[in-house]
Amino acid sequence: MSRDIKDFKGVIPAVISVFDKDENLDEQGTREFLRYLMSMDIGGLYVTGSTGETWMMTAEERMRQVEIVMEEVGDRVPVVVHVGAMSTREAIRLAKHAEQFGAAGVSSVPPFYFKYNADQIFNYYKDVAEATSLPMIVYNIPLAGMMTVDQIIRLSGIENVKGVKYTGTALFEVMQIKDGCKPGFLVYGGCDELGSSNISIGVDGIIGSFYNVIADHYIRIWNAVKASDIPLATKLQYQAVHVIFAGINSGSMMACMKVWLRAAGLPGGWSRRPFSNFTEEEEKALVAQLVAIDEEDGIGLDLVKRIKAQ
Ligand code: MN9
Repeated sequence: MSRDIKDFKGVIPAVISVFDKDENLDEQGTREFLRYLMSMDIGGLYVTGSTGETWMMTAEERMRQVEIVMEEVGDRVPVVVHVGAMSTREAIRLAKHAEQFGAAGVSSVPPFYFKYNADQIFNYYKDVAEATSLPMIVYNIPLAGMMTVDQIIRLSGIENVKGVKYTGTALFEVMQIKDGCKPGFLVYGGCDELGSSNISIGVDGIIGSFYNVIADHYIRIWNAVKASDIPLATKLQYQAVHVIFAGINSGSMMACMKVWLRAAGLPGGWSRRPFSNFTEEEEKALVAQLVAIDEEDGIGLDLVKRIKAQ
C-alpha cells in the first residue's frame, strides 16, 4: 500500500545514498540509515535526488535503491522518488518503476545540459506526469536552470502535477506560486538555509540535504514556527546555518555529512567520485567543528550526542 501525497508534509530528508568505500551501494547500510531517519518525526522521504548523488548512479542502481527504500519503509512515511533523467524516455521508465514499487509520488528536475525552451520543458513534465497515476512534484533548482514562476504556474495546469520543490532563494516567488497555482498545490522549501522563513510563509514541507544529519533540529524549527515562537525559530535557524556552512565550506558537502554520520556510529558511507572524500585528519577536524558548533550554540544535536557516546 502506498501513502497519499497529502501526508507528505513537515521535515523531509532528501536522503543520501549509502555507498561503501569502493563506491558500491551498501544495502544493509541503507536500510539501517532509513531506520535512523524514521526514528525521528519526519514527514516523508525524498529519494534518488541531488543529495542522493543520483547523477553518479545508473538507472538500474536508482531502481534498486527505490526497491530497498520501499521494502524498508513500507507505508510508514510517504516516499517521493526523483526520476529526473537526461531523456524523457528514461524518466518515464524510472517513474513507472517507482509506481510499481508503491511510491507516493515522483519528482523531477527539468531537463538540463542543453538549453531546452519552455515548451520542451513543459512537454517533458507532461509526458512524465501522464505516464503514471502518481502525483508529480516539479523540482526547481538553480543547478538545473531555474524555471520562472509563470512556467511553474503553467505546469500546475497538468493534472498530475501536484506541487513544486522550490530550491531558489526568492521567497516572494514561493508566495507568487502559492497565489498563482490551483488550490491545494503543494509547495516545498528546498533551501535549508531558509528553513524557518519558508515555514513562516506557509510551505507544506521542507525537503533538504541537512535533514539527513540534523532532522531533530529542523523539527524543533518547524514546531517553533507553528507555535508562533519566531524568536526561538530564528535563533534555531541561525544555528542550523552554522552547521550548513560547515558542510558546504568543507568542499564536499555530501561527503562531509557522511563523515559526521559515521562519527556518530551511523552508516553514512562515502561519496562517489568525482565528489571527493576526506583524509583521516580532515575527518577529525570536520567532526570537531560540528561538536564545537553544537557546544558554542548550545544546540544539543542528536548527532553530537551520538558522536560523544562513541
Ligand atoms: O534542494 C538541496 N540542494 C542540493 C535541496 O542538494 C543541491 C538543499 O538541501 C541544499 O543542499 C542545502 C544546502 O545549500 O540548502
